[in-house]
Amino acid sequence: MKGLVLKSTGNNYKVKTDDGTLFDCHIKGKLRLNGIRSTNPIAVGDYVFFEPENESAGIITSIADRKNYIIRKASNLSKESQIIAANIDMAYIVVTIHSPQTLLQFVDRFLVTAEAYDIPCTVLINKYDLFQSPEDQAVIKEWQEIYILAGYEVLCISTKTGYNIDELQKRLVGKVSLLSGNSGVGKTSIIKAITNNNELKTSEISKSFHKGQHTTTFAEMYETPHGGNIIDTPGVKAFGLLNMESEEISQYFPEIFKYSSDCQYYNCTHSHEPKCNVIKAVEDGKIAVSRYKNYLAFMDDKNAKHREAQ
Ligand SMILES: Nc1nc2c(ncn2[C@@H]2O[C@H](COP(=O)(O)OP(=O)(O)OP(=O)(O)O)[C@@H](O)[C@H]2O)c(=O)[nH]1
Ligand SMILES: [Mg+2]
Ligand SMILES: [Zn+2]
Repeated sequence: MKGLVLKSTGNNYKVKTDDGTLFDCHIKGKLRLNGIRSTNPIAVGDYVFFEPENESAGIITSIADRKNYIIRKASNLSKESQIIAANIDMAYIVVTIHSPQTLLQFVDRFLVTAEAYDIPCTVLINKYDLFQSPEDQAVIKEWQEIYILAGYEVLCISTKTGYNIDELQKRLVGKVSLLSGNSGVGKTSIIKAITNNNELKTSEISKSFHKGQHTTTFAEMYETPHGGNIIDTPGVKAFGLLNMESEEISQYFPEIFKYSSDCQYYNCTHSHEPKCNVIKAVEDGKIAVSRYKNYLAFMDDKNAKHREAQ
């Protein structure tokens, strides 16, 4: 039998067949996967083949080919990597300017990762109801400008007031969408607002640290009312950049890549070279300074790692 993995807890997989029957599956022995070293061989969004043991349990025998997947390394240096989800059409990076504060470097690390896997991304600014002061509005405007300039859609929403939840609903139709972001930004609350599933657990961010409490512990896929699937994931602190060469990094900043074709040197790193068209675009305001700085920071990280390895 074939089914879709809705949830994976490491040993157990909640699998749904085409007719909607749920099976509690596990893996027997070792499942070999070509070339991926990860702590979890099967992820949410995978299609698997399994042998039923009874009407509600089964043993997974193999995984269907993946259209794509997205892997997270906990840090740049960590060897362990984890498949967050497979077969994704669209990723949403959920951010908040405070309560809790999302750092743009975190956003850019996520976007670079999604670009590396060729997964389109939208930036979702949640808790819009909290950001009405002139100071907060100025930050929202700045963030919108940064990411729109880079080619991403930016959508402000609020699960509290329902602001733009209908706009988000529209984008989810017919797709498998993934929500990612720091703990406490409201990923599960968004899924609650979209699916009207009131059993989902959310919790307030801590009063003393203004950070989320890591309420969601496993990724899980839910059906959306108008035909689509949405994946909730546990909040993450950081995204390590994947094993990419420093030259690759510029490809995953779409706007940097776009301007780089007119640099004088074919191997321009866009950091110090004369007649660098990327530096010119930054000066002309066509590439956001914060994106460019993060690009340089990621390149530095990589170079430091290379030196360490030698
Ligand atoms: N004011 C306001 N609060 C919100 C909004 N959306 C979510 N929250 C609150 O933010 C807190 C965290 O929400 P969760 O949905 O648990 O956050 P999460 O991203 O799933 O967190 P983890 O599961 O830990 O990764 C809860 O107290 C929510 O009620 C919003 O639009 N406005
Ligand atoms: Mg959650
Ligand atoms: Zn250049």
